[in-house]
Amino acid sequence: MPKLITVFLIAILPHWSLFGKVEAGGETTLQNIGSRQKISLDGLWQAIIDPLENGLYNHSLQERTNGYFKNQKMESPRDLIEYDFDNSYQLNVPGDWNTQMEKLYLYEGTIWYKRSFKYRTGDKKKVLLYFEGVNYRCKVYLNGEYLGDHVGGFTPFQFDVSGKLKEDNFLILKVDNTRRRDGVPTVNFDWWNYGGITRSAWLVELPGTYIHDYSLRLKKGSKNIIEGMVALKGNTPPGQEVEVRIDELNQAVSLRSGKDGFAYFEIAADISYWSPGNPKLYQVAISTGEDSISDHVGFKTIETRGSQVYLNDAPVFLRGISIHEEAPFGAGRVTSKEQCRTLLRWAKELGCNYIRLAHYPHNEFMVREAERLGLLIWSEIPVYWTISYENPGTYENAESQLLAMIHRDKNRVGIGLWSVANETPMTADRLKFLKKLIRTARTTDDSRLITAALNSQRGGNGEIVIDDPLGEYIDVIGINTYCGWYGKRPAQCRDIVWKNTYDKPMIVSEMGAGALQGLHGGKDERWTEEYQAEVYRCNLDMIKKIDFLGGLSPWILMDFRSPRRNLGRIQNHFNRKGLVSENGIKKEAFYVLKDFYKELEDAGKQKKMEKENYPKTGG
Ligand code: GCB
Repeated sequence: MPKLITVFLIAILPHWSLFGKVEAGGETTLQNIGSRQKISLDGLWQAIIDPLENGLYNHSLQERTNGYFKNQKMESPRDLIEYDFDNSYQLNVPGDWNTQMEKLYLYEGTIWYKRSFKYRTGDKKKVLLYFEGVNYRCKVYLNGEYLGDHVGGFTPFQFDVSGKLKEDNFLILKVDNTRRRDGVPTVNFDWWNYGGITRSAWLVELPGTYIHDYSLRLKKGSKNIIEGMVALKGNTPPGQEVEVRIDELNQAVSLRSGKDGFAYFEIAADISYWSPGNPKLYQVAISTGEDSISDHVGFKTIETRGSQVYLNDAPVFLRGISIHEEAPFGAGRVTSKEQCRTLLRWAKELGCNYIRLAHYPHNEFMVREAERLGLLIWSEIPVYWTISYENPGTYENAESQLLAMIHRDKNRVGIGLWSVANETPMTADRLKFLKKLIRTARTTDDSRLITAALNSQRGGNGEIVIDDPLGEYIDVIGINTYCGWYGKRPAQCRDIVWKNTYDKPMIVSEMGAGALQGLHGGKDERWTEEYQAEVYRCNLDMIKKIDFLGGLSPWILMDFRSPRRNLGRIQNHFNRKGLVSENGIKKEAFYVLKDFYKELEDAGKQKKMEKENYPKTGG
């Protein structure tokens, strides 16, 4: 029988403002969509390609009151209705449109999606329409009524449709993936701008009072106290009973929510910490009145001391790889669990204990599966290259993507690092922008390390000095370096000496070279597997000597599409820096990195056996 501790905590503990912050930033989405009672809206949707946005604007560019969202039909041969969803194209959801129809391969613009569905209005008081991700901007209409819009291609959003559903419904989305100068990302980025309802869509059914959000984590500074929060929404009169159980720890707490719907708790328990070597997750059950939810949650600490990363108080070296959310076998955006598993299996096969999920928040399953497999995660938002740092609207957009990412994944123990930016220019506007973003990330979640991938290292004569002023504000300095590819010959990389003006760990967040799988030749011939392998060997020799190195995540696990990559016989719109081709075939460099990681792991085990506190391996 679990030990039943009854705690009634209504007063707001000071540190809990950290958890309230996301809430204060605006309406947050429902926590843990996977464990809810829901109806899938996946499958075939009708689609109208509308490059001139004729469905929204008339010839004078005024917004129509009877746009495509009304789903009108010709009722008599005299009617003039110049669209018809039911005689249009069909697209799969989840899915990008680019890989579903040849004519949409390079399309950037608006597509209208329509899906009809029946709904049995039962006893559920609350119904939410939940989208896991739509790229990039969309307007949502239910039965001809505008529900709202959303900007940002990689984070979830929802609408309350309680009382709005009928027996026969039609749902229409105007999805627009036009790249914009002030967007996040901006017009220029090195991946495919896959448009569409790229992740699953759901109708979530909830009781009148429901568990909207919760969080559990190790209390700061403590090794055995779990601190937690449960947020109820809906009718929620104060004083609702909430129970939180972790049976495996023999713990259960019974709480009452406060006026604001929040209940807080602390549990002291003998915890087995999550780590790559022990990816321990506990089943947690939360219930209140008619609602209940379960999750698998783990506990860890991560921090830096000088130039060393510590996981659960032990030094750890991060053996990683960068990953785009792109499906193996050239299938476009990831749409299935199996595709995520394939990517993660390759990372495990490489010997990784860490992955960098680039350059935007990946789907929730990817994160959950990675932590289940014992991969520590770097998760980031698409603040990439030259976004409009001077523009307040761009900042708001970036901040809301950051908050949505942290909100969705705050209970994912596998997340070790939040990254706020990738390869950003050293300007005053950018520094101001990123300082503010970093502050927001920290005050929202102080249990992870904050990082950014920089490329602004300068130096000559074989010496590179890390002196980007941003280094002062982040915990871990990510460095993208392409010695032997964008600069220097591979052999020249070996002798480069790195210096750090900050007493902080550096992670080589990117390094690599392009190779067409199956193309062989000399190690000085670009695009051959031999050249790529040589770049890896030389760079690994270089980074081995960096005593402030905390880990690496070379670029990249698998070849991925990018319209910047126009070299016909080699690239065909693929960035070829993958260690695995888009068809799942490993290149020579895969084995070079795998051997290196094996050596590191063995050295770590050896040191452990010798009971030495060897600072650079582990996990
Ligand atoms: C980078 C970027 C990454 C690119 C890569 C490349 O530094 O961060 O998004 O794909 O270089 O291949 O050039």
